[in-house]
Amino acid sequence: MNQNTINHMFCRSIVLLFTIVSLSCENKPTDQVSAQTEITEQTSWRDHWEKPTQKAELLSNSKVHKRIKECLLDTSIVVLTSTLVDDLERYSKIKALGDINNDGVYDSIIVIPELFIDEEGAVENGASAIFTNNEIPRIRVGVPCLEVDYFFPVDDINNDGLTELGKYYSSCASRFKSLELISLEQNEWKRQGQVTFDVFFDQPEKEKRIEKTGPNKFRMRKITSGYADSIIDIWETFEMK
Ligand SMILES: [Ca+2]
Ligand SMILES: [Ca+2]
Repeated sequence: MNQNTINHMFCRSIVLLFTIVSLSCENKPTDQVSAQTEITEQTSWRDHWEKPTQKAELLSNSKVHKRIKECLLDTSIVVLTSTLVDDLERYSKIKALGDINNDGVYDSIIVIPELFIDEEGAVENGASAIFTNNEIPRIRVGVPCLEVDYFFPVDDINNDGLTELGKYYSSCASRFKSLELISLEQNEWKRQGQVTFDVFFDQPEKEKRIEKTGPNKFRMRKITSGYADSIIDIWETFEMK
């Protein structure tokens, strides 16, 4: 059993435990007792990942970027403080992407380890790319493998003034990764196109595998192996709606 599987099982167990605890609290005689129990559970649930002592240590560390500190103070984000403390060097990398939102100020990204909570409430050790401009929403993924180098500016494909980004996505373990084109629409990052990125064929580099072909149109290059040692190398075309 690898570490990811153990972490995964652990996280699921925690969710299950709290589900059982909250169900068992439903029969309490007064609403007040239930409400109190719920508050205590919420706090301890969060403290399990965002450890108060580590959070305080990170907030007082002058080497931690102010945007990371903002995330630590943001109650809608659960930062995985142990992961962050263990590898501060990794999470101090910043990558400039140019002025992607066309406001005259250059934008950069930083990666933080963040608890990923899906729509059903299941949790994973995830990560997010946060922007130096706090008005640009973060890009969340449900896996811990995320680097600032996974993102790169492509072009303004739909001519709305905002630059679309290329995003390399790693499942951490498999040789098959993916390359996506994402765009900012109504303050949310949306996937507009995706192709397989097979690490057995790592050339040309990912930045050369997405091209604008016209207004609202782009193509993405997929390279992987087919039957009997043949190579599939095709450009797939996409249209932004
Ligand atoms: Ca900008
Ligand atoms: Ca655009």
